[in-house]
Amino acid sequence: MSYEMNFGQAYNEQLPTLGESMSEVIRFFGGQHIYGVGGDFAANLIAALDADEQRGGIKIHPSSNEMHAGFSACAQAEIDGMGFCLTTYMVGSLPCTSAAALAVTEGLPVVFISGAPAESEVNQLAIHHTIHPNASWKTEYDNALEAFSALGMRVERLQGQRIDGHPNIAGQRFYQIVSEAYKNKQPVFIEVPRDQVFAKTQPIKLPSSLDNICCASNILAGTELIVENILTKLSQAKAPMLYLGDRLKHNEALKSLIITFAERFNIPYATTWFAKGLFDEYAPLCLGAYNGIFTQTEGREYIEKSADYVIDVATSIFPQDCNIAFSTGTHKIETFENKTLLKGGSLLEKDLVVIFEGLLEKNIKSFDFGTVDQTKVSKENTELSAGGDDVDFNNLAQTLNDLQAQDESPYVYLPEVGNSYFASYSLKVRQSILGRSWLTNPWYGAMGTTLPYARVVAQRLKQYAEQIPELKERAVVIIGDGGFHFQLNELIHFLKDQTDVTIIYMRNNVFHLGKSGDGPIYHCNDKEFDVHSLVKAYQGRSKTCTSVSEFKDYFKICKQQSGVSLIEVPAKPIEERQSNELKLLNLYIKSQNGQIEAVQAWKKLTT
Ligand SMILES: Cc1ncc(C[n+]2csc(CCOP(=O)(O)OP(=O)(O)O)c2C)c(N)n1
Repeated sequence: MSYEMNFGQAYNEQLPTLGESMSEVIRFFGGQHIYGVGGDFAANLIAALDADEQRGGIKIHPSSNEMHAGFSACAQAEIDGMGFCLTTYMVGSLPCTSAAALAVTEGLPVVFISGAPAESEVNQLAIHHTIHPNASWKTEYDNALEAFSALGMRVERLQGQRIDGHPNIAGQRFYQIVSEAYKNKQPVFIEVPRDQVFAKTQPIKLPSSLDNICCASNILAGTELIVENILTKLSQAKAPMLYLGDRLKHNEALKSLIITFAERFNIPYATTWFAKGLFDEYAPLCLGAYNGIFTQTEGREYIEKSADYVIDVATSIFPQDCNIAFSTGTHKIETFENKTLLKGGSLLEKDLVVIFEGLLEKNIKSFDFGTVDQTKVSKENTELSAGGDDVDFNNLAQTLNDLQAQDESPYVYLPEVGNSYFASYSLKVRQSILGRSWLTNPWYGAMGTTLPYARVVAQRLKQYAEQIPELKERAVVIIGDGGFHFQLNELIHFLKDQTDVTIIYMRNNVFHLGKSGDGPIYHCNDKEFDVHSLVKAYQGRSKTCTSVSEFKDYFKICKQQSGVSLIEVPAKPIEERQSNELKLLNLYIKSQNGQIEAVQAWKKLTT
């Protein structure tokens, strides 16, 4: 029995293929790009998506390998709101598990799409790319589904018509799983049997807009009482502040409601470390990213000495060590008494949206905040950064801050895990057109993500610059040599995409962060390695810069150059050349270990 006999000829004739339906759903969720690597099980999917590209739709970008495709999709989710990754069966999808774990942890809606054997192939014989020791007595097809499922993700293999004439619901299932990712800000994994891509599926009628996806309204009661409670506390406060967390990162509407609220009543705001880069740190009310003793901004003084009421919004429900000053007991907001916690438990933070909408309707006095002196850095910072004119981790952030202060065009910083990551917390960021000017995976902390992330940032900046020629924003990667060597095959895509990036290559010839011994495992580089020849192969330009002034001059030149520009900084893996954050962390660890001098120095800093 065909559909025709079941629902009639008119219905039958308007049926799309699954591939068409998937393209439509991907575009509905804002997916203009997919990062991936091909393979035989993905060939039909690629053909279907390529057809969409030819109609001016989705663009497929090849990555250097699947893990990088996954990481680029994560970056895409960070800046576009949704990420899409396409791979072949098992050999292609399994390398994405690290990116998927990152997406689970960082709360990123990434759709991992994998080709799969045809339904007609299953149960006939063992299929290549499956995990199949030669002593197996049965075939296994679901290992990738199980692997992603073990990460706590929603996984599904789409299925075709079970019986002739019965409805094929694959298109609808695809929509439902992708919308789960969108609503919950979590990745999903979908396998698509290759014989289903061109099979007809039931047509779907998409909602009029993303706002109209069902079940996304606030179901938490008591908003009015919460608003009243905040109003009472505000009326008793002299120096209130907002403390903003990273759950805001996908919610532009809520971000702008909060900023409107802050500006209307002159209430200053700080972010957690993990929410760094979401707001313009040059804005008069912005106190920067706060993390107890590790905070370098002038805003810290207001938070620790003046603030008498904190509205804590969208921060983590479970305390995370790095975000609460590594449990040093110096994070004043963590233990602040007069605080309202608005964690945001509803889908798409609708509960927070109604609270801020409610607050904006009320009559609140405007507070007398004055302004933070945005030019000063804290005393400890200056003291701890002192170390001569050589550029190194101890003064890198300050050097970049000097450059950014003089340059109206934002730098979009991409710090790699390692010393670069810690040093980057002292960067003061402008607001980028991308809505993010500091982008990494701060909690999961996977090394090897920065170039796949920077690729996406550079692509988007190029797209924007095509529409707004005066836009001069720049992707700036800060990376150790170990981290660079993890992923430098991704450089080919900057050449192919004709995009621009400045890479600050902090060369110390070791995996320094976390190094505990001198074993060969820490030696990630060779003294003879010539990074300039490598950059040249990618048609890029580079220079070794030793002094701060040389660095500043060349950084400005890089900004004018297209393609890959790299600044090699000879970094010394010694204590004096560490960033303030790491010096403090090391001091804390030593004092915890009972070293007398460290105990005294830590006491002096914290009392
Ligand atoms: C995928 C992954 N592997 C290992 C680590 C552990 N790790 C964190 S930092 C680091 C060393 C970084 O060395 P490098 O990139 O040279 O930068 P440096 O700290 O020397 O500046 C390592 C191995 C990690 N975070 N992620």
